[in-house]
Amino acid sequence: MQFGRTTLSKFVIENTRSSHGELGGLLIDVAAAVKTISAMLAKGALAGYHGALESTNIQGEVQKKLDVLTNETILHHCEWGGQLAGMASEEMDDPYRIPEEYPRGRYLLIFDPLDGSSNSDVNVSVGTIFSIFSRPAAGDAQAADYLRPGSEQVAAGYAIYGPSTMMVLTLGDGTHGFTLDRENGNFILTHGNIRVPEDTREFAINTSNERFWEPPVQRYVSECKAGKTGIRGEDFNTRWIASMVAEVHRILIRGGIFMYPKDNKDPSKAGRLRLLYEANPMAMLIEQAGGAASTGRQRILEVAPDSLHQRLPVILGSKNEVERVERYHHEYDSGTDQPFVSPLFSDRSLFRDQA
Ligand code: AFP
Repeated sequence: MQFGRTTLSKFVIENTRSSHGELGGLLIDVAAAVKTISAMLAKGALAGYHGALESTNIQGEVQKKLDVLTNETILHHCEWGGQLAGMASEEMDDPYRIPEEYPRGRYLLIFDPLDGSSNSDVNVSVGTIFSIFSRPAAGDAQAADYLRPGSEQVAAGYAIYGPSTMMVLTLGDGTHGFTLDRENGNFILTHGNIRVPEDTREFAINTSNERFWEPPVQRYVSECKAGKTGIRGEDFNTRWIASMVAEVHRILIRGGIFMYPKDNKDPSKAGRLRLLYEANPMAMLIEQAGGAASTGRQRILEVAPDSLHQRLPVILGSKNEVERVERYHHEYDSGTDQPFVSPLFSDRSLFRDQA
């Protein structure tokens, strides 16, 4: 092992002294869970973990074996340490109460144990996303303790299980990447203080939903597709991996914009992605790296949650592109966007009918 390299443990201990070791201990337990999940995924079909269960989660999504296994892995690695007042997860309808035999702490761990799990059977990168809040005192968390704006997170991060396993973490002072050295089981600091390029020519969106998007998103994507022949004057590239962790990781490393906007395919849903364990942690990581994260109409970290599994539109990445999409939403809402239709000039307007 090369001496002098910073391990994740050393990094979190040095940067969480004010928490008297509690936050550091929790993050080290999360990293231990990540290593277990990484080993589980690396076995692929050999381990018999692939495939779906009969059960569905609160989202109404069929649970895959790995959704449940990874959820249980995180619960069992983190419940005993005495740092937690409770946990919540995409895979659990309600918050998880720390078992009676373990001490309670001040922190809340909210996570998506296996983001992109629909990709796990086809060997595409997937990830674990986590968000950490603190409470004024130790003890069992109440439901309202989880419903806080993302600006109050004390830490956030993800693991990406790709050709290499990495953890990317922020404690509120920059975004930092660690690569798992499988020879000794240490996460090594390899990407200190990541910065997202403010400009990009690469956008990520599931274009099969185009007809369901709001006009400002249709306008933005149409201009990207027009490339040199349109007002942007440059060609764009597109990517869609269907694993948010992989998209965000690419954007942190080389820039880009990721969009999962509101669409009217299912008007009852405000978007596909969830606020507490997908959007909030990713927004903190991106902002700490100099990027932007918005619903199109509001900074994600300022959204006041009203439910544990709340969904919202997500537009994040290179600052100048996110700001352009926000501007298009504002112009649409205020009726000043042209040539795209805005509410004041829609086909259904009084003026058109009389033409
Ligand atoms: P799964 O975890 O169910 O695979 O969903 C992944 C995800 O929440 C996010 O990681 C992707 O960006 C997005 O959904 C992909 O959604 P589409 O399947 O609609 O493209």
